[in-house]
Amino acid sequence: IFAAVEMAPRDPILGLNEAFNADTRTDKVNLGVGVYYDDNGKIPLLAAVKAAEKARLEAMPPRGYQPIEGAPSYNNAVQNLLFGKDSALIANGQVVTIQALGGTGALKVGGDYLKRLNPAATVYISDPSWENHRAIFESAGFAVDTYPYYDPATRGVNFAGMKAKLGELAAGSVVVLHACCHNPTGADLTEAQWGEVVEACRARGLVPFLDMAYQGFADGIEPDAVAVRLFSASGLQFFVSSSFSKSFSLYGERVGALSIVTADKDEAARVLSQVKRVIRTNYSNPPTHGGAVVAAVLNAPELRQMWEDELAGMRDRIRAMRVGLVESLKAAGVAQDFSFVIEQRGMFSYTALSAAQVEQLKSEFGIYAVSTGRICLAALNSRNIGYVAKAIASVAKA
Ligand code: PLP
Ligand code: TYF
Repeated sequence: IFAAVEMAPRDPILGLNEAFNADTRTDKVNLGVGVYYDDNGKIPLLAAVKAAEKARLEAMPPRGYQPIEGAPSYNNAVQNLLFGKDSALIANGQVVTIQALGGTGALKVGGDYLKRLNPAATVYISDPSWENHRAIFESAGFAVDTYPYYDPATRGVNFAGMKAKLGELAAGSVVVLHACCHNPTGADLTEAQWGEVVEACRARGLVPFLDMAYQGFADGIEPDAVAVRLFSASGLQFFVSSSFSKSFSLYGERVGALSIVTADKDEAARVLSQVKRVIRTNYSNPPTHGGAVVAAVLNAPELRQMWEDELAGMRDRIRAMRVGLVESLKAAGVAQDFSFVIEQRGMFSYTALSAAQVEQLKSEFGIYAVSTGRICLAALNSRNIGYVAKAIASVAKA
């Protein structure tokens, strides 16, 4: 059966973990995968999560099946975070939310549902984007193309190019948009630019699909939701995938959600019934633990405050690492201006290091980055930042 099976290529990012884990150097640093580490280089278990898990363990709840769409306490909490607790869309019953297996699972359920809804559409992702965006929508059966996004000259967004492209797409095209903390570039749209994207989607009859994997990592929970809020105010229908992997440091529990804004309550009920069909034939219903923990934290004011403070701590530490890296590079004698790293948002920076320089960082220093030059700032800490800066200085001079 398997004699002719070929080896599949490794995921360009998750594949780095395997190489990193096999590296025996003690001063190695993994700047590849997008994971938040604390200043001790550990993935934190948030105190709010710990408290909710302890309570749940003590209660020893039975392990029945969840509803296909997940628990209402979880889905409602997700809606409040994304759309705001006073959202008219929520009050009107226009929003469908289902618990998904992380942000990835949300994109997959959304992609599979869109394929049933609009099979001939083309899906457009940013150039560049998280590589899994292309893979997920292609595996759902769509042709995937790109819209211009990153401008290496300004290290910001090529907004004129993006807008021009959106302005020529066929009606019904799906446009995947990073709601905040763009992966991999760290370059985000301004609020005014989001307003123009909303109008372009309206003018061309596009299907917006916002991907929100890092809410709270740029400016805060509310400000980071600006794109979702502008689309909400527009009267358009759209999709949002969201994830608690990063914001709750619950990567392996696979906690995310897919939300779909429909025209009214009746439409919402019909859409939900179809999305449930997609879920049933994929995994039937979502796992309990991660969603129950997140819901417990978000719905209890004390735990919620604790979480917001911890999230702010992660956000502030990443910012400090951005500033620290720029200063350390300067101190290490790098002539090139790296101050753009401070302006970028979220976990990532597109450093403009070449694939050859990235390779050299790995072979000479045991520092792992994505071959595109993307580094994860959240893997820097007070002990490795000097080492990383010296290594970058060394390869940048060569
Ligand atoms: N979308 C983007 C833009 C991401 O960077 C990630 C990263 O993990 C995801 C989705 C997937 O999130 P999850 O790990 O929750 O599946
Ligand atoms: O971009 C990243 O590093 C994160 C983690 O297939 C990730 O989004 C990377 C690759 C992948 C799944 C998650």
